[in-house]
Amino acid sequence: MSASFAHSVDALGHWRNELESRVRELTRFLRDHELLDDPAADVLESLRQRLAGEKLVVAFVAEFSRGKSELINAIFFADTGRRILPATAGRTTMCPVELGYEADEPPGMAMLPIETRLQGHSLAELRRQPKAWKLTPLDLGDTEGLAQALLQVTQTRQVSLDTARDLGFWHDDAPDDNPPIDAQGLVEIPAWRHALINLPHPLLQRGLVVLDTPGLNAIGAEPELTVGLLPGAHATVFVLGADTGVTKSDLAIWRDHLNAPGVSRYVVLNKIDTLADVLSTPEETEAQIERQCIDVANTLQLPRERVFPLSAKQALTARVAGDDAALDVSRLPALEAALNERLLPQRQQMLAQVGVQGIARVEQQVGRRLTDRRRQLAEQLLELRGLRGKNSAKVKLMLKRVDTEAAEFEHCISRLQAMRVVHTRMLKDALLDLASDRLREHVNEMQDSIRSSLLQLGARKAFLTLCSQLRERMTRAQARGDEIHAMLQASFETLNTEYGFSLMAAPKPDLGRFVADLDLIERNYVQYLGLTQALKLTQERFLEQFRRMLVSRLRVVFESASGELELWNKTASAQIDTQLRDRRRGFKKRREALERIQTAAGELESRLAELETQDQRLQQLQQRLAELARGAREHADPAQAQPADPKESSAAAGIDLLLDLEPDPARA
Ligand SMILES: Nc1nc2c(ncn2[C@@H]2O[C@H](COP(=O)(O)OP(=O)(O)OP(=O)(O)O)[C@@H](O)[C@H]2O)c(=O)[nH]1
Ligand SMILES: [Mg+2]
Repeated sequence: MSASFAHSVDALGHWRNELESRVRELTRFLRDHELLDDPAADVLESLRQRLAGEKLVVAFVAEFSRGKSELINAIFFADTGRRILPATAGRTTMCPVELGYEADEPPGMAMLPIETRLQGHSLAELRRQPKAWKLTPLDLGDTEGLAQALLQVTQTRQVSLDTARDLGFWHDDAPDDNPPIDAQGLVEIPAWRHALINLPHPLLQRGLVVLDTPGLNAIGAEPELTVGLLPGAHATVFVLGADTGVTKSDLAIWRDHLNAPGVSRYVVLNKIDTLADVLSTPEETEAQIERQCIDVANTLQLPRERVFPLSAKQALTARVAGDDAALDVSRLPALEAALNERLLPQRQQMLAQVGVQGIARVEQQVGRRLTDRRRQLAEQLLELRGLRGKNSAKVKLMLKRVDTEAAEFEHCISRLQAMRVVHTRMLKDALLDLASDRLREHVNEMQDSIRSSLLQLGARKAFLTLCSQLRERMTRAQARGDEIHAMLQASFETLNTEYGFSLMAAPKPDLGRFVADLDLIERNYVQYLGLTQALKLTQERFLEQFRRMLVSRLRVVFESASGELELWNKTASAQIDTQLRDRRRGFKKRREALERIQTAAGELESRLAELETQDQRLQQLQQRLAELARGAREHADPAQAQPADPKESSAAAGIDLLLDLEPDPARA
């Protein structure tokens, strides 16, 4: 399996695991040294969860019997030595099959009965209700048992016309798509609505999610697949058969389900082995394959390089036999190379950016705190060194000075309270724009206007209006975030000069990512609101599904944006509390030291030595923090490994200088 897609997904997974363990190491270091405040812990934890829970969803979509399941077997499951997903002539996979791995669930297969469609709950809602599913335990070591259990995805049932209609498999207005009626007046429908397979397979453990879908009719009948699962995929593989060419129904699937520019699309011309025959030379067969690829590219309006001719069946056989030459003949490696080159680096880059930003944020915040503590120590050292050889009157004077300074410092409290009141109000306003009840109101408005529009022709318009309203909300929240940033920056500057704080507002909160998420949702869904699909919205059930799906997607975006904004603000306020505490502690310590010096003669030198040791320790912490953070950032993205804030390191250097300016005679 040289440089197979499987191997590259594995490599991406390793990279992520390594980054995650570095984040954990950094967290542990901070916690051990009592440097981990709540916001830093939140940033690191959400980063860690993101790295651990990151999924890469690849969906296989096509008309029935084009070889989707066979292709999945060849790419992902050849190492089991057999065919794992059922692949046979005629309709095979009857419901969407999602293969993935969640470590906190036992390995197994969960099947959702088709009747659940009648209750109107969306798939996303049902995922949170284990009781709705039928569970079969699975054992990855027992490949025979595994393949046997997976046969359930092929199960069907005979039902009356009315039931079929209720379940969405019979449409009086689209007779061509309806299933045949048997002698008893019954029709065959899938027994299951969805299959979730949880397997500790190495690739699935690394966050890959493979979505195998059933052929055309079932795609159309399951709105959730079209409005939920497919738009959520990071890549889709569209499979055609070299034996059939591009048929009318293939084209319909392409047009209705794969026309979204947001996802990476790969087109496979499968079953090229069927083109070889004893009467043609290999050159003739090759020319025939090439002609077909050009035809496919023209029909689908894609560059020729995006069409991958191959034989899934040959590839599976070759891999099971460990025959590399035969694998090359199957041409599967070319598709895998394309997935490797395009899909994986994109994912890695995105995660790297999130990682670098999160780590830099924490490093900056904690670094600042350490610098601040060292600055206070340096001041104390200066003060105490000045006492060498002085009499007790001088010490008394200094005690007084500490008391005055401490009392003056306490004046900042009323200032801080005033700022906090303004801050809380501003944040509340900003979060209001992102609240989910507002979101729901907007979506309900859209649903109402779709219902009332003639023949649903207004559906697209209502949806686009909704999207622009939501974008506006997001932009407004961003503007309010910017205002908060400006207010804090101005207040911090005053507090720093007047009260000796070293407060610093982190870079502005950035909600741009969420606007981009909204854009993507808009692009992915708008294709379902063209004329043919919009007709489906006349069915209340479809419209309701659409609404639920949309709300759950949008909620994720808005909740994440709101979380991000809140965390940003929490970070800003937390540094005030931390610095306030540190400063108060500093005054107290200074006072205690002076008192001790006043009573005992040797105290001064031992106190000086103590402070120096403390400073050395802080210096070591600074170094270790920089090392850990640099290591993690370098691993995430070697190009972005500079220190989080060059000003921080120069501030630290400034303290070293300050201490050195006053040479210590005891040390000399
Ligand atoms: N000759 C040949 N047959 C193939 C190839 N790939 C798949 N097949 C066969 O085509 C039939 C259909 O394959 P499946 O993988 O079940 O097709 P599918 O697209 O998953 O079909 P549904 O599950 O019904 O939607 C099976 O008999 C496969 O063995 C191939 O590359 N060459
Ligand atoms: Mg199949």
